[in-house]
Amino acid sequence: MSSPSSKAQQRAKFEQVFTVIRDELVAHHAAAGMPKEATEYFKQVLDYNVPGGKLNRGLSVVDTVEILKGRTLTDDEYFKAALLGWCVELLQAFFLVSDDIMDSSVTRRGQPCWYRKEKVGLIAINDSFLLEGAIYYLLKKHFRQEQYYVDLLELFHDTSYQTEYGQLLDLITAPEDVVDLDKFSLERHRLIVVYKTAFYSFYLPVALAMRVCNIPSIDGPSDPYAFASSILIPLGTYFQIQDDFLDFSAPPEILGKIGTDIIDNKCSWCINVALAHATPAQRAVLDANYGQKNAESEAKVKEVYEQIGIREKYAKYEESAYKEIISLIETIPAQGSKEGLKREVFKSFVDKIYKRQK
Ligand code: GPP
Ligand code: MG
Ligand code: MG
Ligand code: MG
Repeated sequence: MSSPSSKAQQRAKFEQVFTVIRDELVAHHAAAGMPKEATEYFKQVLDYNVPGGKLNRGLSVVDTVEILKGRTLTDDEYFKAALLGWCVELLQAFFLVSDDIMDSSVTRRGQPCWYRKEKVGLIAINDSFLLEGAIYYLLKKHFRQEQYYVDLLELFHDTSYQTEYGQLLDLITAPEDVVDLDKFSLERHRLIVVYKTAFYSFYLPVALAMRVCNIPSIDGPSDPYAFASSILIPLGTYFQIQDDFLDFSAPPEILGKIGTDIIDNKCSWCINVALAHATPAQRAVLDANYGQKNAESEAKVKEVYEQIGIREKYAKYEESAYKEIISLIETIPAQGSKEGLKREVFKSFVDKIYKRQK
């Protein structure tokens, strides 16, 4: 495993590539004859929304390419892998800018959500489209000549569409006006999180790296992409359950965002676990207070969560999810590979998120 300082160096190297592609995007905008005022606004959209996160998704593209090639990358290979990593971060920025509007969120990455900035407001909807459009400009500019170009396009299109299916389900399971906790279930929750998070956050970075390394898909049971997905989708599910638990439990100054799931009536892991263990009296408190737009109701729901021992239940869940994922990874021979994939591809991803606090 890399030491903390080499991790910081890897991050710094990856961040330098952002400056290059940000400047390319801004230059292209200006060259289209856009006035200075618009170009400066676009630059702000990029600087405010793309680079400030944990960068797990983006860095995973680079890490996976390095692991699959089994050697240090040339400068050109590094740049290409990092560029694809930043395309995943652009996709993430597109989703987060719009998700924060849909979830009426207040802060993100320790700063006000973009749509809450003065002079932005609902222009943020178009800004989110710009962030998405930037991906396809960059892919065309840097990968048009590669035989795997169409595979990259397909991966971005397919995983975006899947994420939008998930967001639809997330939103209609959490109507603003009608709170009906009977609509929730762990099965519904699983479907939401697989679609809204796991495909784009976990499968996409690894599958992009596999395409860059020219790993072909195969019809039938030994398809490497299906095999990667069989580990990455459970991993993504675990990640979103962490997100749900942290929404309730993490201090906003550490998490970088203020949790909104209770007030937003979300079908979160926490409420599903609470529903499964609540006494009739606790259930009545949940029915009366979940999804209500005030802090007192939110506090009452949190009290029930504490009463049912949600922290311990989460710790137990985390251990069992971790073990399950490790056992899936260990179906790959220790020194060898399965469907062309090595343990380290998945292990490096698990290490990034196990017991995360933010
Ligand atoms: C995470 O949900 C899922 C997304 C950010 C995908 C959004 C998809 C769109 C098509 C817009 P979340 O609301 O729990 O995330 P967070 O807690 O970070 O707000
Ligand atoms: Mg959301
Ligand atoms: Mg949200
Ligand atoms: Mg969340």
